[in-house]
Order: sequence, then C-alpha cells, then structure tokens
Amino acid sequence: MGSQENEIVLYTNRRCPWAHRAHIALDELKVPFKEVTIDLDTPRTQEYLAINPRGLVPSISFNGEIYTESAVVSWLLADAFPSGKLVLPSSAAGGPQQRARIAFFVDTYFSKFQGGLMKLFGAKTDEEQEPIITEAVDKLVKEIEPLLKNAKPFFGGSSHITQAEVLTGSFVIRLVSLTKVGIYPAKLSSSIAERAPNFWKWAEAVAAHPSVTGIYDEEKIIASTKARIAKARAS
Ligand SMILES: N[C@@H](CCC(=O)N[C@@H](CS)C(=O)NCC(=O)O)C(=O)O
Repeated sequence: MGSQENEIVLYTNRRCPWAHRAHIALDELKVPFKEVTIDLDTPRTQEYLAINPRGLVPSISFNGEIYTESAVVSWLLADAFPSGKLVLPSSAAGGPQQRARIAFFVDTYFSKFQGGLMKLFGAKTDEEQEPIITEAVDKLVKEIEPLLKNAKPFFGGSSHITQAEVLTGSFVIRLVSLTKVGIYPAKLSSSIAERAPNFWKWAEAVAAHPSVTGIYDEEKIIASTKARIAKARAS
C-alpha cells in the first residue's frame, strides 16, 4: 500500500463523490498517479488507518507525505501543478480574486444547496418531497444562480473546467444523471430548468465533461443510490 518517493498515490473509492474530486483534478492536470482502492464496505485495515486515522477516502501521498480531506487534496494538486488552468496562482494578477470567488461559490453550493437536496433521500412519500424541492430550488435561485450568470460554459466565463468544477463536479454529475433516470423527481429538474437556467446549463456542461465523467460509473451509482433511498424509506 505504501508509496515510493515522488510517486503520487491516491487512496480512493470510485463511488465516493469526495474522492471523485481528486480524480477530476488529477485528470485535468494530467498528473500520473497510482490508484489504490479502499474497500468501504468493510472496516478499514490498520494499514489504511495508519495513512488516514479517520478512515475516509480520499487520501493522497505526495512527496512522501500524506494529505487527507478532498478539498485539501484538490487545492494541493492545483497549487503543486500550477498550469493556471484550474485556478490562477495567488501571486498572479487577479489570482487572489479568482480564488476568493471560487471559494465563495463552492461554499455556497454546499452550504445552501447540496445539504438541502440530500434531504430528498430521506423523504418517505412524494408529498414529503414537495417542500424539500421548493426549498432547495428557492435557495438555488437566490444563492447560486447569480454566481453562474457569466458561466461560459464554466465558472467565471471559463471555456475549460476550473477549480470550482473540480470541487462541485462529482455532485453535479450525480444531480444530472440521477434526475435523468427519475431517481430525483422530475419536478426538481423542471423547476431548476425553469427558475435557474444559468445553473442548469452549467450543470449539464459539467456533467458531460470528460474529466467529470471519467470515473463515474452511472449504473453502480444508480444502484447504490436506489438502495440508499429504499433503506431510508424503510426506516
Ligand atoms: N470530508 C471528507 C469526506 C470524505 C468521505 O465522507 N468519504 C466517505 C466515502 S464517500 C468515506 O470514506 N466513508 C468511509 C466511512 O465513513 O467509513 C472529504 O471531503 O474528504
């Protein structure tokens, strides 16, 4: 499980949206790495707990040192391989401002939208879903839609994926793909498309991007999400 000096090792599980962030970053930056899959269905081994005492994925070994937490890992990669593609260096003109805007966008995505959306999985009936959808879309319209008005098609008018998409893309592809197959109610996507068109256009571009689709196994994610919903509804 160990790494050689200078070799990047990503400890991951491809079904995990947090780990997926690191895959998107590595793909975009064209950085070679060794992938080690951590079995999340069984207790973590002592060997992995020595790498990440929290037992979570992702973790990364970089220059012989371990870094954990997907946001930390993604920023480390963007800064260690500064192509300027994902994000400008903080020393570049406009860099601090771009980084601040991306940080605000990502914080808003998770604090104002993603958490509320997850409540849908706990809803036991269609009636219970209604207010959850309304609240999630209201927040999307108020908080996120304005931040994507200049997306072209990506964040901040970028024609290529940025660090904003690295950090949200794995969740966005799940939203788009699970909506398509009816796991998220049709009312959610029709309401988003109507009330937050900037967001929906951006989301569809993100969900179709090769760095985001790369490790996404739609069939497996659909099956595991269905199982999760069935468990929540039965409890
Ligand atoms: N805050 C962490 C969350 C990572 C996380 O929750 N990973 C899940 C898989 S999606 C995990 O490793 N779960 C293992 C467990 O809870 O035992 C991050 O951003 O890296």
